[in-house]
Amino acid sequence: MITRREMLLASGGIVIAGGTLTSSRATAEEAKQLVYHSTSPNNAEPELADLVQSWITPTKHFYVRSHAPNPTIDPDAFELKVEGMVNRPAKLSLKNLERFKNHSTTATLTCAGNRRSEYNAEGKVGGVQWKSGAIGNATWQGISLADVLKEAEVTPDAKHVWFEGLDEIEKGGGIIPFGGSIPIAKAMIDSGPAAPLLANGMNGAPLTADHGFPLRTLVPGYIGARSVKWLGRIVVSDRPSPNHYVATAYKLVKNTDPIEWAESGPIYRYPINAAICTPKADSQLAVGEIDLTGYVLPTGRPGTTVKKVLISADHGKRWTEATMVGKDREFCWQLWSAKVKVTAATKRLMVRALDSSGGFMPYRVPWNAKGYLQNSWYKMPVQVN
Ligand SMILES: Nc1nc2c(c(=O)[nH]1)N[C@H]1C(S)=C(S)[C@@H](COP(=O)(O)O)O[C@H]1N2
Ligand SMILES: [Mo]
Repeated sequence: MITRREMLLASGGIVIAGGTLTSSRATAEEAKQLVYHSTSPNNAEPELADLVQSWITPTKHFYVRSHAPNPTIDPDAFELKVEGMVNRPAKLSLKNLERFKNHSTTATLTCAGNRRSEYNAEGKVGGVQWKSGAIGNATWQGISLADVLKEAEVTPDAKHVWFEGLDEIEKGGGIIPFGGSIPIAKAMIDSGPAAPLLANGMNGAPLTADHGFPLRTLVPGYIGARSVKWLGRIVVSDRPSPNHYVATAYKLVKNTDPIEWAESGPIYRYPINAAICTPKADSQLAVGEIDLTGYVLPTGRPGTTVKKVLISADHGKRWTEATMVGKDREFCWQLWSAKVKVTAATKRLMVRALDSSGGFMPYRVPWNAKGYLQNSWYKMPVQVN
């Protein structure tokens, strides 16, 4: 947990005559260097060349995915509600949350819609037209969700934990908050890399408005949608959240009809994925050896790390193994580099990957209406002459 005092200092807080600390957060936030799909709400991803500069993604290069404009939250008035199947419901101020043990976890966050735009070749998909930049790896500071739940005394028949944001999303003629939900067994992991956090810091600084100030969940191994920003309420329940973003969205369906929604479960864990970040797609390359860089994310399953990243410049006849240049950690991406020979016959470069729990990227994945979990072989067109 970043303390209130650190938060004010890091955010350019100033001491005024009366001795009261006030913050002027806007001045301290480093400007984002992203390509915007929309503003209000902010939806933006970095250039891929920026993304592979470092294993820890600087906040200025970290993608933003929001369904509504950033809510304005007064940190002094903020209260986190803990309700539902608990013996001791609570309303906790930020100050109050500082009592809990500090945790710092490095984990990759990726949107279920990362690489969505590739589905359009087969059939148009709606939603933010993400390329391959809706992913980033950060160090998150906070407390463990489990510690807060333990204090609230979860009752024995609890099965899921719901998260609710303080944002206001226009949906079906009404206004709803963004919601997430995770199984109780995941929620109760209280330490180590798999433990879900209530995070108020990102890369050692207070969360920015775009990333959920003052508090968000961070659920290692799960799709980004379960890491609820501007967290206002936690509800312990015997069932998954009825919120639209659990009950309907973030499911793999071919047709958006009530039968398919009901038949499909919410997506939790993310699958293995990889992309080429340099050179750029459609680059003009000279015949001969070229340098490639990219990222690879192992399946978000505990203990799973990357086994192999393979690149082909000849439509899959031969595969060159990439060299890992990042850190080998569960729930975290890896960066890689490789040298491959391109010839006049090379039309595209392809990447596939394998992880230590048997995860692999398939040649292609079935089209789904919302364009989630695109993790087929990364096929990048190039021009060689
Ligand atoms: N309250 C709230 N939380 C949210 C969202 C949102 O729109 N509102 N978007 C979710 C989605 S779909 C993703 S991928 C991640 C993105 O987190 P980031 O913007 O910090 O990268 O936040 C998740 N949490
Ligand atoms: Mo997302």
